[in-house]
Parts: sequence; structure tokens; C-alpha cells
Amino acid sequence: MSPIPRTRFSRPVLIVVFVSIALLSIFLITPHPYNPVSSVSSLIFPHTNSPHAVPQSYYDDPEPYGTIGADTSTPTPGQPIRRRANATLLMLARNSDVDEAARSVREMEDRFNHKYGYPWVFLNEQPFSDDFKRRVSNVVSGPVHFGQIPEEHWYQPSWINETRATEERDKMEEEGVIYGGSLSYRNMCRFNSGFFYRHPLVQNFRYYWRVEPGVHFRCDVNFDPFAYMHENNKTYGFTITMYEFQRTIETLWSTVQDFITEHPEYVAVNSAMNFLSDNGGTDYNLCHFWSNFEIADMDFWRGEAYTAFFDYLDSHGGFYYERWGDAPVHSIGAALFAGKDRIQFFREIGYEHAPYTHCPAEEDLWKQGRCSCEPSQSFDYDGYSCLPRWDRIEGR
Ligand SMILES: Nc1nc2c(ncn2[C@@H]2O[C@H](COP(=O)(O)OP(=O)(O)O)[C@@H](O)[C@H]2O)c(=O)[nH]1
Ligand SMILES: [Mg+2]
Repeated sequence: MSPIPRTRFSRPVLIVVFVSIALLSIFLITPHPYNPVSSVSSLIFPHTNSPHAVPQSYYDDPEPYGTIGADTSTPTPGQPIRRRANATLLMLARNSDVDEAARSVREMEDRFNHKYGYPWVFLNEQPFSDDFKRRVSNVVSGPVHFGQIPEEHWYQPSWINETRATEERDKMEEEGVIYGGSLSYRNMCRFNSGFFYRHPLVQNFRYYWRVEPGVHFRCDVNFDPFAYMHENNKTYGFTITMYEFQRTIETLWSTVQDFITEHPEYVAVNSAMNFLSDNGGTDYNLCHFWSNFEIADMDFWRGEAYTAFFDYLDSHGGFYYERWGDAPVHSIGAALFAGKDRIQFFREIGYEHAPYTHCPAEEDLWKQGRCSCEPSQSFDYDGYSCLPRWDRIEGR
């Protein structure tokens, strides 16, 4: 390989380098709100505070919540009176999850609930062991309830063709699909899609915050998300959004299409169809809210549209013949039937479910929440994240 003759290129190259350095220097030292590299801090925090963040007025002193169980408090002049919402923290777990369950609960208490005192409900298709109850009761700050799931809400219904279901599970297992061969995972996904909100222990609650064993809360939550949801007419809150594995939901979208053709009246006027589809609904782009974190309104799941939707999906058997997850089912339901204005991205809640973390991208939120996560490692703008699509829905 012959070297590039120096004399032929040196002058134009030098001029280009000089001009580039000069332009970059001007760019870097010019303070301007739209200058994306105006400071080191804006490299770490790509966003300024969002108009969609929970307003500061919600960061109230939780003192007015009073003692646990009280639903009224002495009003402070000039301050809005807040009451604890009709809400619960909710965890589905196995007895064997006890270590990770206790860890998640402890973090949730430390970061949020010790100030607000919301009750906890734990559900399991088996009776909870004394050990599980003892360990978890030791870390909660408020009332706690342990419930067993009725068999008919959990196990595969008798009308499912077991030969076909087994064949499909075996095929997915061979193909290496995650949880492809698991029947219990399918029971769990169907339960989370259409049954948890019917359990007697949660029947009287409206809102829930779903918490899984082994997750992490990386920031203080110094506001009450339930109160925010209630006062702002929000139905569904999320922190992470990503693509689903196509192989697990081969016929889900065509079933959704058939349902909305039969029931166009259920589709919200301002549905978030454009979050789910890049071509007006012809194809599903696989985007969904990661449902291991959810703050949502169970009255929506219990309502006419979602009930009809779940029953329709369930009757097609895709929870067992395929491996439909509660995440795409909830997401499609909320996006189409609740609509975009009713869905909240809780950007201020630092949340980790391995292997992904949502960490606030706004410096003020990160500091205010004493977040222990690293914003530059947030999943938000990972190539596998659907958040850019949600940003477009929000008009960002
Ligand atoms: N009681 C019970 N809970 C389960 C079962 N399978 C999963 N879960 C719970 O369902 C949730 C999701 O399960 P997980 O294993 O975390 O699934 P992943 O997050 O999709 O990998 C967690 O809260 C688990 O504790 C089961 O067979 N019985
Ligand atoms: Mg999980």
C-alpha cells in the first residue's frame, strides 16, 4: 500500500480541520437552550424538564395523609387537601420468590410508601407460606393482605385443546422462545391479563401499582402517583416500553383487528393507534408497555370495552396456543380503548427490572428523587425501546 502523497492534500485538509474546529468551538461556547452540547450536564441529561412531568404541586408534604386508615385531614390554608386514593400496591408471587419479594417491598417502602401508607395485596395460586407472610409483613408499613387465587382464574380452561397446546409449547421450546415451553408462565400471563382485578382482595380498590419480586426503585417518589392519576383522569402509567417477540403473538394483532371491526364503538376518539402501528393499524409494530411496572385503574379493566376485549381474545385460545403476554394485551387495550391522553409516562420514577432500567433523563427530577441510577444508562433511547414513538404521541 503506497502512502498518500503529503503535499497534494495537506492544505485543503488543514483548512477543513481549522474551519471545523472553529465552528465547533463557537457551537460549544454559545449558551442556547437548543444547543444539544451546551454543557457536559446536557450530555448526561438529554432532556429539560418535560411539560408532561408530574407538576411540582403534587410533591406535597405527605403529612396531611395523617394516620393510616384516616381518609380526612386538617386542611392547611392555601394548600390543596389530599386524601389517600382508593389504591393498593399489588404483587403476584410464589412462595419461592420470598427473598426477592421482601427486597422489592422494602425498596418500595423506603422510596415511597413509608410516607403514604398504602396497603399491600399479595396473590398466589398456592396458599402463602407462614415464612412468606412473616418475611413480607416485617417490611411493610401499612395493612397487608395475602390471598389465594381461585382455580378458575388461574388454570388452563377445559375447552383448550390440550394436544394442540402441548404441540405449540414443544415447538416454541425447541425454537428457544423465552418461556416458550412453560405452562405456568401462560397461566400467569392470562391471569394478569384478565383476572387479577377480579380477586376479592382487590375488588374494592380502584388503582393498583404492580410490583414484582426482584425489581428496584431507584428514586424517591415524593408525590402520590395514585392521586395524580385520579385527579388527571389517567388510566395507565408506565416507565419502560419495548418491542414484543413476534413469535409469541403470531395471531394477536389479527384477533385485535377482528375485535375492533366488530366493535368500533370501543375505540377511543383519540386512541394511541399510532403508537402500536406505523401504518394506521394494518400491522402491529410490537410496541408495548412493560407491564412488570404498572400503575393503573382497575375500573378500566373491569369496564365494558376491556371486558369484551379480553373475553374475545381469551376465546381464541392464544394465551395457550401461542404465548400472549399480559404486556401487549394491556398495552393494546389501554392504547385503543382508553386513548393517548389517559396514558402517563412516569418519567420521574426510577425503575429497574433486569436487564433494563428507566432512569429520569431530566436533571432536576434526578436530583429531586435522589436517584441512584445513571441516566446515561437508561433504557429510554436504547435501540430496543419504543419511547421515541411515545414521545411522538406526546408531541415531543
Ligand atoms: N404465584 C405465582 N406467581 C408467578 C408464577 N409465575 C410467575 N409469577 C409471578 O408473575 C410475575 C412475572 O413473572 P416473572 O417470572 O418475573 O416473568 P418475567 O418478568 O416475564 O420474566 C412475577 O411477579 C412472578 O412472581 C407462578 O407460577 N405462580
Ligand atoms: Mg419479572
